[in-house]
Amino acid sequence: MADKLQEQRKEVIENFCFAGNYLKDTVWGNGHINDTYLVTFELDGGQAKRYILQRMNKSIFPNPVELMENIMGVTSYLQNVIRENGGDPERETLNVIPTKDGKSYYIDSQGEYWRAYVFIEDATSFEQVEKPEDFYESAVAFGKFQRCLADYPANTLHETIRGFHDTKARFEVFKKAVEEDVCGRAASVKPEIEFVLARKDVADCFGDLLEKNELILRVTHNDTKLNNIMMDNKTRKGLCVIDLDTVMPGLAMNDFGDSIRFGASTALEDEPDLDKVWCDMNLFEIYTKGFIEGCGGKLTKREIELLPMGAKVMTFECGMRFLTDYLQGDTYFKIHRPGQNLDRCRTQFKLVADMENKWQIMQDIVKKYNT
Ligand code: ADP
Ligand code: GN1
Ligand code: MG
Repeated sequence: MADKLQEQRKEVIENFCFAGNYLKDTVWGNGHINDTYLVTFELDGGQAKRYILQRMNKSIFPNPVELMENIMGVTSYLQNVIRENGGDPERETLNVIPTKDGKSYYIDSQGEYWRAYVFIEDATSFEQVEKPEDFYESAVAFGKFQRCLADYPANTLHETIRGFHDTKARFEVFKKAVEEDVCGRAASVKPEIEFVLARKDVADCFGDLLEKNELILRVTHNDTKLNNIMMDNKTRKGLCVIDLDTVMPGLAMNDFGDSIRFGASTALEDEPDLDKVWCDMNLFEIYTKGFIEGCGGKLTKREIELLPMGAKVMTFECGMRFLTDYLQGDTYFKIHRPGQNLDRCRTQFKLVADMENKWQIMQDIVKKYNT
């Protein structure tokens, strides 16, 4: 099996325009969706040149060709913006390596879709906040990402996952998963199911406001967790926003909120000991400040007012998605041990409950920056 996979990667690697001589490839990163590898080559002078190679998850992204069209569009647009601002387009956004026949993806003999990027050297993606300043810098960078794409032609973007942050629709999918209970797990997670069912208002909130035309759709990232940003090892600033698979029209509050649910948590996403998990208000404030600054005056007063709601909705939605996946037999998010999706769900619900207790504090913090 391992040999077969290695054979498959060999075939794939041979078909991309990588420079130098192949040295090795290893499994890389902690993403829940794609299969990511670090591939190392040796250049003529003897120095190493590294690339990221990814097998795209076809069952989650049903149209990898459209997905790569989005990524080519967004990265080439960002490269121009970065160049105009005197930045380094090789490091500050993803750079797709073409295949030998000039495409942005390769379909292997098994029908799997692959893509490759320049590996961003001297930078780190964190699983947890190490220093509050890092979280601030990540906020500035995610805000700036949205600002840089403010004039991107949103109508050219494909919807890579239909209804990705349609929390209202996801609530219905969840109820169906409970009813079907294909793995017979529902009886053992009654409190978690009740937790979701008691919060239909949270699930409906943004959908209702969108239906009333009260919210602005912007080009957003939609998966703004801390490990989807590379921090420069030298400057400790947010260098490059990665994982662009879900760049689509969306809500600014959701980009804010997804960062909070992951980065302002005091524990890892799958921490089994819930006593260690809460939403740190200092980190919440730091991120609020950085994100609003990064967006550079583009957010409306209403959007800023709704940032705490974004944090609650994204955390609730993510917990509900983990629980749905647990009920359906762990087919969506990669797991490395049994019960991991349930642990992930529980941390999210602990965070939601904590936010509910700290709701006034969150409102007061955001008000301070809503000038
Ligand atoms: P997934 O969709 O599975 O989360 P990502 O695109 O986020 O996949 O990649 C997984 C991890 O690989 C990232 O968290 C990051 O650590 C690393 N990574 C991805 N792209 C690059 C890159 N161009 N340079 C350096 N590291 C990268
Ligand atoms: C997935 O791809 P990754 O690991 O950065 C997921 C996000 C979830 C996140 C939870 C395409 O993100 O929506 O919030 O896991 N991405 C997709 O950690 O479903
Ligand atoms: Mg990722």
